[in-house]
Amino acid sequence: MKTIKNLSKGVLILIPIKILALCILISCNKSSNMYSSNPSSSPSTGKGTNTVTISGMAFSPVSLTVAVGTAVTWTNNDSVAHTVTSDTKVFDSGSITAAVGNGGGGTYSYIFTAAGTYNYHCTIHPMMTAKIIVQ
Ligand SMILES: [Cu+2]
Repeated sequence: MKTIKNLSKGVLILIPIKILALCILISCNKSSNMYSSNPSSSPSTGKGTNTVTISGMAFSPVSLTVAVGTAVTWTNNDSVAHTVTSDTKVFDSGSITAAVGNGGGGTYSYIFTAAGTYNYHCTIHPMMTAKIIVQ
């Protein structure tokens, strides 16, 4: 009986230490994430905005959520031409002029009138993919 009592006392002391250690671990992770995140990098979801930038052979944001009726505008800030082409051919920009050597990049706008997820790509560079979520 005495050993059980001592054992449970030990466990009772250990539990707060474990919780404390866990809290330290969590706060360490949080702060390290804060320092590692780049404030200038674009978020993966661009809720609240209706613009997509094409730069570095990629669409940014990769996933953009907008309300029905929103006009989304893509701007090509790259050194090469790109297209904004719906996977299901709902919209197709054709070639959007590159920014470099043209005094600013070309733009393309499309108004999303129906809810749904619109996956799109660049026909010149098929590995460039992104989506617009219309709610
Ligand atoms: Cu492209």
